[in-house]
Amino acid sequence: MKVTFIMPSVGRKDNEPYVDSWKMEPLALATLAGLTPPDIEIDFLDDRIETIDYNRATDLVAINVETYTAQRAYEISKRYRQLGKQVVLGGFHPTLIPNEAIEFADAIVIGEVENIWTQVIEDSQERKLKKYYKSDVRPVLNGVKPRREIFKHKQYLPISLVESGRGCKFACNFCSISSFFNQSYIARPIQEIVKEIESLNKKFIFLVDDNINVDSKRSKELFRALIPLRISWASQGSINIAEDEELLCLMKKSGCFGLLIGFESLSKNNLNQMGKNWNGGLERYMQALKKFRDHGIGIYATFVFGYDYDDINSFDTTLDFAIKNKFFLAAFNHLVPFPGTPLYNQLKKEGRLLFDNWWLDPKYRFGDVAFMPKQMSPEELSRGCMEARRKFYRFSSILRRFSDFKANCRNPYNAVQFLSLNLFSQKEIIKRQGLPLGREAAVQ
Ligand code: B12
Ligand code: SF4
Repeated sequence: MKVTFIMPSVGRKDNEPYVDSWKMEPLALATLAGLTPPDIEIDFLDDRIETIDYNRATDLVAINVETYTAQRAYEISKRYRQLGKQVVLGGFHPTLIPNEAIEFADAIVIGEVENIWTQVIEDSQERKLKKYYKSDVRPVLNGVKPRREIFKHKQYLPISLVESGRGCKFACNFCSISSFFNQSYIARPIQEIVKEIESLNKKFIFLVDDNINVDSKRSKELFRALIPLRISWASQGSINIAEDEELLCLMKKSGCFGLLIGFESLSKNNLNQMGKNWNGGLERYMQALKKFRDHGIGIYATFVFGYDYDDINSFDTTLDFAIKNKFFLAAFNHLVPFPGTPLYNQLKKEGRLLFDNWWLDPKYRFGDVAFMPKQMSPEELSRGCMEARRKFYRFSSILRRFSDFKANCRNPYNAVQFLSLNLFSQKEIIKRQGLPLGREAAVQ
């Protein structure tokens, strides 16, 4: 038997290859490959970097589906099913909206796959796939071994993705993570993570955890264990990390060069509305930023616009804050109602969704706003975010943020890292904007 794993693209513009943007190794599919019994042949196709050859022999096609890639995933699934191949879909989107996803596949896996993948394979071998597979309990993450050899001969960004834990205990109302994992968290044994990183022989590691500090006792143990590896790592976390001096010291010692933190908004009313009042607001941000800077950790700050207390002035105020505080990187995103989140249900109830299901709508483009904001038009919201990105990544801002001798420009190595990532991000700004979702590749 042969299983083909597929990473779909978001979509593409007519007669153009897929945008050359943020192509990282898809860890979920390497993880799935690692769970596949060794006597099963495996194949892997990345729709973002190669043409899918539907004639290549296969028995089961397993596709990773996120909301932005759903349309493309469904198209790929349709082609394979027309050829009589069995298709199973899994990942965030099918989990959050299973009744839609099953319309486009033979089977879907709801939630994490570790406890059920061998069952899916066995049922597929007998051509007796059930429609839905769901484990009643969260898996124990011992013995997880992603098979990264599937990435061979494909060109990805030079950073390796490693998972240390999954989930987050918070409940921000826009966040798919919180809906997917139901505010729970599981982690891998630390020695297994260390072994995996050693085996990679790579300098740059992205720990893909949704929140690297859910359990600070464990995080400290992990960071202690990472120190001898002498790697450079980045991850995602919440602002409360800054209040634990020991944690900050260990992060730095273990090679943390950057942390993505969701500041989201400067407005306390907005933070309340999104269920993130624990973030605190401006005063706490300033205290935390001083701590991060003192420990030489660069901050990738993310902001979201479009909650009810935002108006067209919110962009400049936030941009000003981001530049003054010399963030290493920053994202200025408009609010996206992902299906299956409390935000989506609320906007639907209030009659504020502009599409029934924007992710499948032929008129929807990447960067479009899919709901009606309270104090501006959808176009003003989309434009405001784009302008903020442009201003944050223009040369005068890059230079101003570069002059942070405690974090961004602490040593020549950091300085090069800062400049290259900022110049890279400057180019990235418009790449995916306006991209139609889905569509068969016309040109590669
Ligand atoms: C790393 C990462 C990225 C990387 C790229 C990853 C890549 N390979 O290209 C970067 C930074 C570039 C990125 C970009 C974006 N990302 Co991202 N990303 C992640 C992150 C943090 C980790 C992914 C990962 O490797 N996880 C580890 C693996 C092992 O776990 P997993 O994916 O959950 O898979 C498990 C199950 O879902 C299941 N499973 C997964 N796939 C399949 C397939 C089959 C067939 C089966 C049976 C099971 C199965 O099995 C796995 C093991 O149990 C996730 C959050 C998360 N926790 O996953 C967000 C996440 C996937 N990203 C998200 C988003 C929104 C984006 C962006 C749109 C952000 C933006 N505004 O630009 C972009 C564009 C994405 C795109 N497809 O082009 C959302 C998706 C939400 C949704 N409803 O779809 C997530 C969930 C983050 C969030 N906070 O909500 N991302
Ligand atoms: S803290 Fe981050 S990962 Fe956790 S629920 Fe909020 S947005 Fe999602």
